[in-house]
Amino acid sequence: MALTTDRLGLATLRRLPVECRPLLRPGTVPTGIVHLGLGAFHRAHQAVHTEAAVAVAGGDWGTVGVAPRSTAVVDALAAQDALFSVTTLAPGGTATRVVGALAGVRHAPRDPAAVVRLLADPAIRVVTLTVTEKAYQLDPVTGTLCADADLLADLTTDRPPRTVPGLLVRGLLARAAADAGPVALVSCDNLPANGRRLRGLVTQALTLARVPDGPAGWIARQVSFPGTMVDRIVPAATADTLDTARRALGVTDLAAVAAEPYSQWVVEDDFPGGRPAWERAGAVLTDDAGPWERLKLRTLNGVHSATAYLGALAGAETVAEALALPGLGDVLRRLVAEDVAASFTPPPGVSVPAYGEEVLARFANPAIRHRTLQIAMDGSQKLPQRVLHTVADLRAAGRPARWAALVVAAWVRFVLGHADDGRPLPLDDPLADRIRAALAAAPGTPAGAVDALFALREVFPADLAADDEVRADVTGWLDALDRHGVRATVAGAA
Ligand code: CS2
Repeated sequence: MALTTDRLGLATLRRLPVECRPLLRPGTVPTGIVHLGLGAFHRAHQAVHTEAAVAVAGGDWGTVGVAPRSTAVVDALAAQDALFSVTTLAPGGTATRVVGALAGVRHAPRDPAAVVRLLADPAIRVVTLTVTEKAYQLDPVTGTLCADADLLADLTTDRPPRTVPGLLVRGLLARAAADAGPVALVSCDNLPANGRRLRGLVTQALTLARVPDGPAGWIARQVSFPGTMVDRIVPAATADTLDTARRALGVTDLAAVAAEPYSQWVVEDDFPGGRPAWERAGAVLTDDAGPWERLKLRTLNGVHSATAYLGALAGAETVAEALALPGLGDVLRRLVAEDVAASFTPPPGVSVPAYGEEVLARFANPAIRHRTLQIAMDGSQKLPQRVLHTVADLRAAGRPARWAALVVAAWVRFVLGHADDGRPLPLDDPLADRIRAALAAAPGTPAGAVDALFALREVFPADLAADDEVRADVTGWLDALDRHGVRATVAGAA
């Protein structure tokens, strides 16, 4: 355990090299934002943009960070006066800087009532979320709320809320009761139409909770749900991340994160209670984030998932290692150029293949060690918007979806649980039990596995599952992967 004098915090700020110091001093900016989800992505993305926006343009936009689950990050930040560092990993070298965006932190499981009070505080006018896809408890295909027992209890009893939707709904009801003014709820997760999905979540949850018209109407009038596209590669922090931060800062930072240099944020400008001047800090404010979000989910995240599943099967530990597999780059380029680019209309002036090249260059950054298994997790929640929307839109236009079918086949082989060399692969997915049960009941053939998984309606919509051409393409690729392994399959494919 480090001595407190050796730890990042207000008391040690003066010891930091000048170039590492925060743009804002925590405690000096009044709070206007609550953020749910204190994971690495928030710390390296919205926190950095918000700190820069307030440093340039001012405003009462300090952020209180709420951890819905993890204790470790909240304890680390609490011991550091909510300070943490971000190390930027460029291929040519690293740079570390402390970020002063957070005005404080809370742990929702320890004090849910405090979080509900915060959400009802008139000073809070923006609530941002990075809680990962599964925390929304929405069917990935339809966006229907699939409330588990915990969420149902949050919505129908008085017990302190334990789930993210439960916290939000209780907070909004308390806000309505206090008539505490308008607020924007901003999903910064990689969900399709994330603003609309979050609005749908809140509306469905209010119905389940049998909320009377009065407060429900207040929420409908006073709460906006701007959509966003968020983008920065931020792998989970490792011992190396902490070592690098310590070397740069001269003190220990147990909440350090490391990220690529690139960062993009596209936000729909619908903030009834105001917002930080994010456009002064690199964000794009727009009427419609949809085209940007489709571009990013289908290209970057689609190619990421493709690389993760194929790479993990071939024994590659990181994305950069996977990209070194002979032929994989060509396969991914054809996926982007032939399938992704033909599936939707990109934002004006954007070439999808050129964007894809940029993405591949970012993935190849040797300074980033992004584990394939990290990206591979929660596939049932990710596959629809990353890959299956591409397939569905191509098929609706009467086109084949050959390369996207390879990604689906790679996911099927991944969830079957063994790498090409026979080593077991972990299945970390909220639908893991359903997936395992479906596969256990199926004949042990590629067609059997595809049939079993295509029957999961939370992942494959009925019309896609009934498409014989898609099924044949996925089965054909799965058969090739089964017989020859990833290396031989991709080496000759493109
Ligand atoms: C990744 C994303 O873990 C994953 O599934 O694809 O976290 C990705 O790194 C970010 O969306 C990049 O913006």
